[in-house]
Amino acid sequence: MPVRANCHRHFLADTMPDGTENPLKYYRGIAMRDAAMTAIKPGSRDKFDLDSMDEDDFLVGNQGGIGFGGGISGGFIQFGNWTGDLEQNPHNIVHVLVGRGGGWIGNPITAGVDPLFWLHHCNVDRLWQAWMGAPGKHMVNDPRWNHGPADRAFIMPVVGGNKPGISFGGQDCLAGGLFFPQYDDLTKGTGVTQGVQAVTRVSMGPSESQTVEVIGANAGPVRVSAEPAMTEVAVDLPGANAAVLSMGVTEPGEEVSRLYLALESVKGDLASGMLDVYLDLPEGAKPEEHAEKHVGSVALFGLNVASKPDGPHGGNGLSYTIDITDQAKQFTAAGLGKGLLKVTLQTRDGHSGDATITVGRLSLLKRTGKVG
Ligand SMILES: [Cu+2]
Repeated sequence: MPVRANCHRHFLADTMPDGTENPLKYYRGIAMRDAAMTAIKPGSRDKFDLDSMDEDDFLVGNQGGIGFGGGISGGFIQFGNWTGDLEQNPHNIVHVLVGRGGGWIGNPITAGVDPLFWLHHCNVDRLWQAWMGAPGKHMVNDPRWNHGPADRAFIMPVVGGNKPGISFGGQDCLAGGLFFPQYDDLTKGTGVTQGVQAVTRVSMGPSESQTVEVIGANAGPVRVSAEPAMTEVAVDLPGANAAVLSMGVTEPGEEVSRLYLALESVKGDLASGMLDVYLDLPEGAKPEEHAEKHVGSVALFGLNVASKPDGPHGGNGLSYTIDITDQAKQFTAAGLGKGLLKVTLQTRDGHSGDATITVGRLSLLKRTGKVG
């Protein structure tokens, strides 16, 4: 899905209309900036779309890994372990695609220096608002973020630089708050229509009555460097088979499931990059030659920040879930039937041979609800 930026000339012009230097040209990331400003070109394995808007629940269960939002933190910590659907795609993937090759926006430490960062984040905020305003979506109104951050204040500078600026919290950015933006339109390009319930997915019922169970895990950490790494997830067969049986259910009141592969505590020094995930690759096969076995990729934006031992989360790394419900049926015969799910991980472009990524654990999650 190429996204065209019709304001691109404002970012590419050398000078302002009055002849002064154009501050919006202040970025790093070259040729690809030119390319990105006409169209972001995702590769065949890059998931870049608005599928996250189909998710109905902000958070399901206590585990934190499943849902639109990605867990609750009162500390407003960037990269605080679980990655929400929206954060992963389109948020992280845009950072990675536009910032490829050392661009500022590709590294969370420098991203805010790039003028394009602000457009990107305004758009993510707009997607949030569009999602919250669409019928059938279950937002969690938790005091930890409505009144957060808990340990410090956010400050909005005032024009002219007069201190101390304006302190604000999460609630000030929501409807009725001081910094709530007015949107002309929340339908165009958001994947949801205000006032109209999306029916792209079967409703799994209220978030609080859905459950998330771990029905499989591998033996321990996996290291991925230039070569792909394979690991086996031992699966609880009764749980997995029950999940497969109830995956396509649409009858109201019946049990319905989705399956997710979780990559927990992913750590490394990279600021960005992609990790491709394949299931059930034949022995010795080259992953890139088996597109049909590719089940997803995770954008590792922020890996460096999340892996720092002296960071706010003690270097817990990042965790992701990949919804494999749609692919599950085709690999059940080959993989789940034996109770072992073979997972192959491969790093991609721009990855130097020495850098190593560690995945702390791979697990299989079963989300269950009742058709609402
Ligand atoms: Cu960002």
